[in-house]
Amino acid sequence: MADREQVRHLEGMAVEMRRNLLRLALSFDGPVHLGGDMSMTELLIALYHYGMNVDPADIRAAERDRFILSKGHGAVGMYIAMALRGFYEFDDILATYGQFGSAYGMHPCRTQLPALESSTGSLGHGLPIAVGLAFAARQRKQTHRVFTLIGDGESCEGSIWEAANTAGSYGLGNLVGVVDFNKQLMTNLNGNTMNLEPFADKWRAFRWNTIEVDGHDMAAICDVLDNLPPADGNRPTMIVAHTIKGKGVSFMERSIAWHANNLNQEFFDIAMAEIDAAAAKLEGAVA
Ligand SMILES: Cc1ncc(C[n+]2csc(CCOP(=O)(O)OP(=O)(O)O)c2C)c(N)n1
Repeated sequence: MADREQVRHLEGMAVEMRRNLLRLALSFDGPVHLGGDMSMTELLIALYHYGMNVDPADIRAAERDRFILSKGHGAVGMYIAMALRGFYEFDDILATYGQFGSAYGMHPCRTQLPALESSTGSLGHGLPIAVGLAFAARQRKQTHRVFTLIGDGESCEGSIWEAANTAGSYGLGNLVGVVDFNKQLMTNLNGNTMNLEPFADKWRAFRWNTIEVDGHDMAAICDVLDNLPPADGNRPTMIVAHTIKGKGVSFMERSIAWHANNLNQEFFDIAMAEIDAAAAKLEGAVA
């Protein structure tokens, strides 16, 4: 069980992750997927710093939990969450992101970064790969879990539902999905294009143990991770995390313009001031 101090520590990590996202977006001369990075910040911090058994000092440990970022365009968010956990140096990411020859591309590459389980970026593939890894682990009688984080827009891909049915049919209790359910796609709101509702019930219909949570409530996310059913059970788990795209920066929240965008100094200063103010409020509430 995460105690108050642990939750506070994780919330502080989430603040640092948002600050680093802004720093990177300011220094990079091109668009960064800030909207979806900000919406999954608490989820990635909770997974990498609390829920998953991973060790930066032993990236191929047989018993490690596996993680695949299925919404691969959120690579920057994953790099930063992993850097805070000790996998990478944030300064390296900042200095080289998106440049020719850099290990840190707009989409994650396993050849460049062996701590990853898979390259991703073409939506709809991460969950199917995670299903394969979970199935293989079962065959080999391994006890680790396989986690994957998918996008709600990504769930428009047919391959997601083929994988959903496969995992439910084979009873892959060692598979844990998380959906960053921010209700936005790249250029529109979900409701205006593909209707995903009733979203959580769709996972239930495919025989997934489905849990809904506020994806920005660190204590609630930890509670869900604490209470995952045993990995040798017969139902995969889907955590439907209700989130806000661009969370934490008022002009980015729910704005289509900030799916991916360039951040200039003026907007950086406003955004950073908002993150700092929220952090100060958090510290005030704890003191
Ligand atoms: C197969 C495929 N089609 C299209 C794209 C382009 N694309 C990148 S992000 C995105 C929207 C994804 O929406 P969602 O999964 O909800 O991500 P989020 O809003 O959390 O960033 C699209 C269509 C892609 N990467 N892969």
